[in-house]
Amino acid sequence: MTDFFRDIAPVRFEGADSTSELAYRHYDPDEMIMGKRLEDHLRFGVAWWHSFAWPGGDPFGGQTLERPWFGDTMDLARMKADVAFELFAILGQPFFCFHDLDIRPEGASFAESTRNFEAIVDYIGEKMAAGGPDLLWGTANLFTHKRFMSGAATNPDPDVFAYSAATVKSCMDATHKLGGQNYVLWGGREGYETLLNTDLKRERDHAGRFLQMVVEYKHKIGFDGAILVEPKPQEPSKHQYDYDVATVYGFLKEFGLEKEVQMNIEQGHAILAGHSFEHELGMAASLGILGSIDMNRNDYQSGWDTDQFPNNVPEVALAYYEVLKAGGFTTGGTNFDAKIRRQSLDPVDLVAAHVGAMDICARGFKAAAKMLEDGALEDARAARYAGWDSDAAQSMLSGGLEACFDRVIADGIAPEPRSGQQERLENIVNRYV
Ligand code: XUL
Ligand code: CO
Repeated sequence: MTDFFRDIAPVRFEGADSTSELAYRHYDPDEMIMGKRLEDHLRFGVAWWHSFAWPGGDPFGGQTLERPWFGDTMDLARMKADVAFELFAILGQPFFCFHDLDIRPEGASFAESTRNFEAIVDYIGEKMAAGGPDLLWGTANLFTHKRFMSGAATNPDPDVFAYSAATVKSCMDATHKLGGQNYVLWGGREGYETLLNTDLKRERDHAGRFLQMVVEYKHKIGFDGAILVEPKPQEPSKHQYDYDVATVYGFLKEFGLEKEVQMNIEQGHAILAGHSFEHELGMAASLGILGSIDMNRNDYQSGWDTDQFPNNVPEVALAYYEVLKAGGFTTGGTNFDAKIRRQSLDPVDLVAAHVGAMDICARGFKAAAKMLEDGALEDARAARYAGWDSDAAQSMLSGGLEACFDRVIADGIAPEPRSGQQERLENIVNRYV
C-alpha cells in the first residue's frame, strides 16, 4: 500500500440526491438497462498514460504534478503500478489501458527496455490476479522518443521500421499475456510535416504492410481480441494518414484488412477532423468497423486535442446512441483518454475527474437507451425513408438510369419536398437528456 490516496474510500453508488462529493449519482454498475448490467454496457477503462505518467506540462511550461513515483527505475515503476491499482480499487471500474512506455522505465537498449517491460507486465499480472480490473487494450508508444520523430512504420529509416515492429510485437505479447481484449494502434507520427521531404506513396505502403504484419502476428499467437486503429487528422504530425474513420476504411480496403481491423474512435480526434463524435461512430457502425471509444472532450475554443474529461450529458448521449444502435460494445469499451488540468494538483482531483466522467457517461447512456427503447427517433427516421419500402422503389436500384427515366415519365413523378423536422427531433432529444 502507498499512502497517495490516503483515506479516500471506495466510491459507491448513492443515487441522484446524494450530496457526497465522491459518489456515483447515476452510475449504478448493477442497474439493468436493455437486459444488461450498466457496467457491462459501458465497460469503463482508466488510461495509465494520463493518470499516472503525465507530468502536467503544456507547450509553455513543464511539470506541475509532483508524484512520488516519477523517475526511471524499476522500483518507481512498481510504485506507479501500486498507485494505479489503488485508484482502480477506489473507482471500481472494470478495465484499464496502457502503452509500454507508461508502465516501464526506458532502458539503455531495446533489450533492456523489453526486460523492464516484461518484468512490470508480470507485476501487473499478479495485481490483476489478486482482484484488479481487466485489460481493455494495450498499445505501443511509437511517438514520444526522438527515434520516432519522423514516424514509426512510415519512417524513411528502415531501422526505425524494425524497432517499431519489434516494439509492437512485445506489446502484443504483453496484451495477450494479460488477457487484453483489444490491441490499439494510434499513428501519432505516421504522417508528415512537409511534403517537400516525404514520399507519400512509399510511407502509406509501409504503413499498410506494417498493419498486415500486426494482423498476421495476432493470428499466429492466437490473440482473439480485436485489432483497433485510432484515427486522428493531425497533432503531432501536421497531417496523419489515419485522418478519420472513412479515410482509414479506404486504407483498410486497399490493404485487404477491412474484415480484420476495427476502429477505436476518440471524441477529441473526431472534433479535430471537423466531425462530431456521433458522425465518426455512425460512420464506423455503417461500415461494420465500430470497435471501442476513447471518451474525452476538447476545449472548443482552443483547437487543440486537450483531452479533458467528458462533462456534457447531451454530447455523450448522442455518442452512446450510435453505439447502442450498432448493438453496443463487444470487445470494446469506454476508455477515458482524458487528463486532469495541470492546475489539478491534489490526488482527490484525479478521483473526482473519473467519478464525474463515469457519472456523466452513465446519465448519457441511460438517456440514449431510453430514447432507443421508446423509438423516439427511430420511428421518425423509418417514416422518412418509408417510400423506399415499396417494390417500385426497390426495383429502381437494380435497374439503370433509363428505367428511372421511363418511370418518371410513365408515373408522372413530380416530387414534393417534405420537412426534415430537425427542430422537432432536437426537442425530442432534449426530453431525454
Ligand atoms: C493521442 C491518443 C493516444 C491513443 C493511444 O491523441 O489518443 O493516447 O489513444 O496511443
Ligand atoms: Co486516444
